[in-house]
Amino acid sequence: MAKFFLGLDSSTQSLSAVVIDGQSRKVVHETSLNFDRALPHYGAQNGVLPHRDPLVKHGPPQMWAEALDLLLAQMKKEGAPLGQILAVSGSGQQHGSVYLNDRAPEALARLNPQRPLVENLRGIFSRPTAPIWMDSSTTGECAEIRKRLGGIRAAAQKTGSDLFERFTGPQIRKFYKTDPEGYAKTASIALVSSFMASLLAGKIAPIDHGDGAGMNLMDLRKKTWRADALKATAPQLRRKLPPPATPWKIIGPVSPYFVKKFGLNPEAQALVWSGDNPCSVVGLGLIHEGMAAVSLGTSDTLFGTMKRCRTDAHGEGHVFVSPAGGYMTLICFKNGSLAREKIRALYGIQNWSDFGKLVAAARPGNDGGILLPWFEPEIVPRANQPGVHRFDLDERNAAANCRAIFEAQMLSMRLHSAWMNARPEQIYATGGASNDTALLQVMADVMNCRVLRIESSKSAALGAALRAAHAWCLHCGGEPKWADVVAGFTAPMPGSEIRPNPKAARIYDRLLEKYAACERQALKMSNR
Ligand code: XUL
Repeated sequence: MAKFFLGLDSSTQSLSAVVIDGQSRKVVHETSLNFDRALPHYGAQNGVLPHRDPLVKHGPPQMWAEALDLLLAQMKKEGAPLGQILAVSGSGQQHGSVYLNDRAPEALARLNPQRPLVENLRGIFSRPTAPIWMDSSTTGECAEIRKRLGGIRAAAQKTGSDLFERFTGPQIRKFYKTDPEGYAKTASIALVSSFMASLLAGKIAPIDHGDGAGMNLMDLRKKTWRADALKATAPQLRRKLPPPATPWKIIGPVSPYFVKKFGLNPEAQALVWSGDNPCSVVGLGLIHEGMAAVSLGTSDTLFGTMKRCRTDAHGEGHVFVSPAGGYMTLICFKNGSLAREKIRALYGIQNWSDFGKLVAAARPGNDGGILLPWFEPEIVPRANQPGVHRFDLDERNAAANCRAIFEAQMLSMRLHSAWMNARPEQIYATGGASNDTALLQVMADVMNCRVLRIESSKSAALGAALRAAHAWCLHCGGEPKWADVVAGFTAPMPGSEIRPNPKAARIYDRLLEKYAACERQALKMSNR
């Protein structure tokens, strides 16, 4: 008999759904709704409300709620098996926060299916809009909280990350400082994930450990709110936060609103939601220590898993709780495809296939030539000023420069993930540039492990559906193993495996030291 689970993903620009059948181990339904196109009356652009200050990036929580109504209506129309869903969970864009007043619990408990969801929520918000992860307007608040927590290393050690502008703690502090009345009227603060979970469950939902770790408020090891972080952020904060919960916590059956309106199974269990990155870790099948994924997008992002909790003393990498047990890291390198495109344009290379041929034409290690491609200020390592630095590298040699940029990006990834002490056994590569085998060969050689390509466009919603399946099995008294939960859903592309070349790997082992020295020298120039 089929066993259906629903995973939703409330991302910056869209709400998506994936329904899986845990029995046949197949995705049986997928659908998505773009906020700008489906809900133009909110005036959002790419999911973000326009603001005169370019550092301020907010979204409308009402839009996310209205999208849930529309998406479920769409799924019903498309014939998704809503009446047979056993459990539902979700994934939300991380760090964003929604501010509710004391009318919220009552409104959530009495959602009236005769009226749209947003109308049911009228009057429950104590802050009209929600700051999201793209906001970078809280540098002052970050500095204040960081100081109270004892500096970068201490903040990362305590909460999993140094203070970052988009993280929820600094955002809450800014709200408290700029609108103390609004803050005082706030009875409950939710993340995007827990707000959406609250709608489905018809009650204020807990914040799960995975997304909770993106707030600079949670003790990463004890998984409770930290008194010192709460105090450094805003008064009375503990009262306004729901308790942190395990990522497999079942809140209760879904609200009757969704049963009556869309025919959702009345016995479907509503789970806590998590952040999109923690959900993607499950959706990509990164369930054991030593499993990692690299997304080669505008920025390059490394996701890795760790059994034991370790944090980055330099505060560059983030550590979250993995919904599959243990911990996960996320390290974001800003100059990814952005920088590769600049080099391509600089040398007038027609397409990526020609770029790949040039990479393959130059020798591994480039005879010691190094190129640091910080076309934009870099996040990892922290380089405040842009700068493109060449060491022992002839600027006129196109092949050497194409190879050098990707070698530097991979050497940087290896160097700046060393603190995890969990060298990957294999890496899943995703994102636009992962189509290029020449690039993936460099990745395999520098990281000295196998590289396999994987499809990731729906990994967050799929991860949420898999979390629902896992929690439902636990709820029924089973002892689900993550390897069994993800089996069949997270397979890499057949025939995509690339193995490291031992000779090239030895060259990169030696080059790493030189790369680190070049980086130190370039940082002196960039951070002057
Ligand atoms: C992670 C982060 C982004 C958002 C995107 O720290 O800010 O990846 O989660 O939705």
